[in-house]
Amino acid sequence: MTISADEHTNVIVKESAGSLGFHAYNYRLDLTNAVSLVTDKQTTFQFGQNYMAPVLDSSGNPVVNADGTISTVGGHTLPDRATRDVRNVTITVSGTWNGGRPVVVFDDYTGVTRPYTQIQTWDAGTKTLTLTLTMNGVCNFNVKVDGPGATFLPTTGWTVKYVDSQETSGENGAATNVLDGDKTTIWHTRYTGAVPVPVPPHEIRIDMGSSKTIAGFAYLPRQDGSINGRVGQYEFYVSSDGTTWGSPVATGTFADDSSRKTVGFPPTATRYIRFRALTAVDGGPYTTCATLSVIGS
Ligand SMILES: [Ca+2]
Repeated sequence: MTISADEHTNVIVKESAGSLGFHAYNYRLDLTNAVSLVTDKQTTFQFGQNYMAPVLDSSGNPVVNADGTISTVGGHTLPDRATRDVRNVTITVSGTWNGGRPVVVFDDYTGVTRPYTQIQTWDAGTKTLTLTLTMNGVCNFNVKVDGPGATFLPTTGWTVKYVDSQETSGENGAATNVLDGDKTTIWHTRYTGAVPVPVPPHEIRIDMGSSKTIAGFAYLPRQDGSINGRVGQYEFYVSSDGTTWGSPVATGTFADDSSRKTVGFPPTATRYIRFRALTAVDGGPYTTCATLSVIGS
């Protein structure tokens, strides 16, 4: 991890299992009071949250006192607004989360629009996430990285809402096999009794029963040694009503092997998911899947 910033910007980092918590603020301060409190990560972080955070109005902007100063939640007085200005901070984090890009969650002041802009770029080759903030104030966020492993949501009660093709005669290739938690049972698109055999794209849509916040998914190819139907190019969509899907939240091409493929994306609340296989790695007409899992946030 590297952090670079304009002057008068402070970034406090709290390291936890599976995530890095950042508290960034860019007021010009006399830090006399702060130094003695910088004793450990926990204290530092709490100091930042509870003492240095400005009192905010309903729009998420600092409340400016009549004399131009700003009061913090912890009772400190920040210099007048003339000494505040927009600052930039750039943070790069190397690593992955659930095998994909780290997930950034801005978790402070729920429901409040923060006075910043942010740009995220991900270099899959070097596994480096670069986060650039332009801010005038305070923001808290967490970066999920190198966690203990994906947390897959239980599939109890989930149903297949739609599948374009499934084999139920030549073998048990029912689409529901992706939800049964059994890696030996697979969804296999139809190959008997259909001329011509249906070709990609193939897709499956799943109703999770209720809205959940999800941050990725995992595709487990069939584990029986065959590569028939192993997915190459894919798209993944979410929807709150199962009808309107919009643009995919994730697209890409899976490596041509039988390992579980995990894909992360920014946390999204959704009830329905849609996995679309655009190609098979062997160029064939089938799609197969042993399990399709959803990563919780
Ligand atoms: Ca299965």
